[in-house]
Amino acid sequence: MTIDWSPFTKIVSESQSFVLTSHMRPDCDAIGSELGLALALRSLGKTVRIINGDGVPPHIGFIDPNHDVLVLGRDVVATDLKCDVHIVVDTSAWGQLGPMADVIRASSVRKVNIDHHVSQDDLGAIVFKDVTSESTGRLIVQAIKAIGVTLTPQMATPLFAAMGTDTGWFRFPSVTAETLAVAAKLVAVGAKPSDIFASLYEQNTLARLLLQGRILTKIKSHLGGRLLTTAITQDDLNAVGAEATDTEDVINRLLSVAKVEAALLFLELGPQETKVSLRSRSTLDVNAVANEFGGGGHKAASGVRYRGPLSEAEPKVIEAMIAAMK
Ligand SMILES: [Mn+2]
Repeated sequence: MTIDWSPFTKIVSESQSFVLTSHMRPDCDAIGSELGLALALRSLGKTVRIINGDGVPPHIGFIDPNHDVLVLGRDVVATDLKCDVHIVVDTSAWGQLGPMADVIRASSVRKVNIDHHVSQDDLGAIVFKDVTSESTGRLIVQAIKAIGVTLTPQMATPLFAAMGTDTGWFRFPSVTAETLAVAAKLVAVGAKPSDIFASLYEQNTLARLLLQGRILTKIKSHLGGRLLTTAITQDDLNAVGAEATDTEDVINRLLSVAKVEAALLFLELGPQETKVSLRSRSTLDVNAVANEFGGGGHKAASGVRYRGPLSEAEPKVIEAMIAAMK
């Protein structure tokens, strides 16, 4: 799929000031795409502001060392968003723009949308979309080339992070030869993959790692290893000084075992409240099991807030899972 960037080049040459926006709960592809494009436009003498509905999450703060990303309502007010062009990246959905949706809707200036998602609202924008692209970041690399800007290390680093994170570090089925060719180009101009990886994925606290150890030693196997479950108590959290949020992602480690079809993680929130995370990597619909207990989510990932102690929640939900897997 090839995007014709000539309308974009024309808009850039005709315009002086730009406001770049992306989705709420921004990830590295959102922020990295905004930063890469902002730096490129500024190198042409353009005035560029990045304004989102949400701030940069702390765990990816390293990609915005100069705090270039502004937050509507915190750093800037809606009446101060005058520009010649609005550019929305990494989403095409009004519902994902948060408070920026109203600002862009109300604005009469030209709008540009650069994205790789299948869903498409009518944003009133000229759309530059490639749903076969693994990331918006790679589309920004194309856009930068189209406007005749040479990539710098400052652009390459957030753009490499964008591509790396949207591909699970270059391992998802969306990765193509073109992905790796563009990634190589970014490395050639100064992106440092090992530094970026460490900033993204090697920032655990010791408490979090110790908690993971506790969770992993308590794994129980059911149905001959098709279902793995584990549980964590408030005593476990206190013993290592960890927070409840430190349990995030651990359940996916259970799914890394060969032939596992589903996994459960029980978290004791209080004497009468237990959080249950359900995951499937087979055709099993864990949403249906979660529904039995008043929870829900998706077929492959669901959650339940169980009104009752861990000692009650654990056997009941495991029993329901086993029944669903028989
Ligand atoms: Mn993306």
